[in-house]
Amino acid sequence: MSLCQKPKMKELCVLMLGLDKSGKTALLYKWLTKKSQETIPTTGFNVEIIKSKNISLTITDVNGQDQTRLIWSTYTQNIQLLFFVIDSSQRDVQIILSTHSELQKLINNLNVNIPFIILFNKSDLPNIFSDEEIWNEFDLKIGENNLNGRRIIALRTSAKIQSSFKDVIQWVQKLNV
Ligand SMILES: Nc1nc2c(ncn2[C@@H]2O[C@H](COP(=O)(O)OP(=O)(O)O)[C@@H](O)[C@H]2O)c(=O)[nH]1
Ligand SMILES: [Mg+2]
Repeated sequence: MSLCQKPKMKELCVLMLGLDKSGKTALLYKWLTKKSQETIPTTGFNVEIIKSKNISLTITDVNGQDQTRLIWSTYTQNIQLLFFVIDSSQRDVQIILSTHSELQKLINNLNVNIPFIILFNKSDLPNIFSDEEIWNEFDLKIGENNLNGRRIIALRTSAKIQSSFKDVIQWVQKLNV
């Protein structure tokens, strides 16, 4: 007999967005299997449950192709947390502008109580954005940001080496969503 109840799992519904090829699927399966895997382009979406400590994340990874981006907002109902993945080695000006504009739309339209965790992915590659460039291009600093009351955490990740899943979980606990 135990006098204490086992702490309940906190279950969170998480949406994972980002432009095509930013590494959403690779990161999701790296977190799930702890191994780096080759991905095939996502046509619909992938849903996986990842558990760590007392947290269970149901993560939906939606493809980021142009036509799907138009209906991203239909997936955002009832989510408690948003992951937004950015390829931090992608310096194409058009892609940077589209990334910034999609992120801005989400920031403006989603309930302010939904925290965002922004994952600057592909950090294993050379020529990634420096902290200063991240500030200049996306108005974000690595770590905690607060934008008109919304908490936004920016982290560096890699689906090839350092996936930073522990940091993500630590932030999820800290955010207390
Ligand atoms: N070097 C490196 N390549 C990555 C990383 N994440 C994804 N990729 C590669 O980028 C390409 C697109 O990844 P994918 O997960 O399919 O992107 P998605 O369209 O956002 O789901 C694939 O060739 C991946 O192997 C990373 O962290 N580092
Ligand atoms: Mg994908």
